[in-house]
Amino acid sequence: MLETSSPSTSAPARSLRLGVAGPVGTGKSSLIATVCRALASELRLGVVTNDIYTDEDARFLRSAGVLEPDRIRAVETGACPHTAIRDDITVNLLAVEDLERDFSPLDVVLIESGGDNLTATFSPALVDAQIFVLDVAGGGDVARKGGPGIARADLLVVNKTDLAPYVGVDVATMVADAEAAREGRQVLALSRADAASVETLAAWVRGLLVEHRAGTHTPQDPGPMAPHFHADEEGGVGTLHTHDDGQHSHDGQPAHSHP
Ligand SMILES: Nc1nc2c(ncn2[C@@H]2O[C@H](COP(=O)(O)OP(=O)(O)O)[C@@H](O)[C@H]2O)c(=O)[nH]1
Ligand SMILES: [Mg+2]
Repeated sequence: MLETSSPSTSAPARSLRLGVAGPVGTGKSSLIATVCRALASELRLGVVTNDIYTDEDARFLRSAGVLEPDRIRAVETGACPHTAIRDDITVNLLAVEDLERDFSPLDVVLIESGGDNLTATFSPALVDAQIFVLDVAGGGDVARKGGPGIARADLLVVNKTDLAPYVGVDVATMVADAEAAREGRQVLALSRADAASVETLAAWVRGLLVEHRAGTHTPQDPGPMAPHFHADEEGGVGTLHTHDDGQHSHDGQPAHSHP
């Protein structure tokens, strides 16, 4: 039999770090609030949000009253938010480690991406697992468009299913399309107004935490974001970036859209 070290003598395992990515407005902050509401009484939680120049998401989550305010930290990325979750993750790692130290031990830290891009994914060096969030209002065919997060995130959420009748989307078809794009990886149809779907999400997080603690969960890299051109990246330190409604402009360069 394998020997296992006693929990009382080994260092406390670090928290499960769970990323939440997806386009703006699909409900990432709301999903994090929902998870906190469902699990805060049984698990020790922390949250890190990523915004370009503001702490809007952190303030929303604090005002939701689901966690004590200091357990919710904002990273202001000040550049492409996808860079801060994928290529240059230092500020995020520091924020997570600060939380883990200040509230030791934590069970789960949720990290919300800045999310201006359909194809942004987290580095497996920052998160142990990631949820990618789409919503029915983004259109039933968005899941078919694929991309690394849609195809290979640990969980794909099709959010706001309560809105489906109003936007002419058939949830079962959208979920089936997503499952096809993911080659069978898990897809969850979610609405914060549907208690059963919220419980399924909470159970998924619990199950992941059990695997994380047992050492049986292996972080997967969904792969890099889709080709993404920045005119200034070659020379590029300190170039001005602005992000506005998915438009992306650089100092002296015309705005361009993310795919
Ligand atoms: N009808 C409905 N609206 C939702 C749901 N989840 C989030 N929203 C709304 O969608 C909008 C964007 O949500 P938010 O969490 O800020 O999205 P984020 O930009 O991805 O963080 C807000 O107006 C939310 O109230 C849901 O399950 N059903
Ligand atoms: Mg948000």
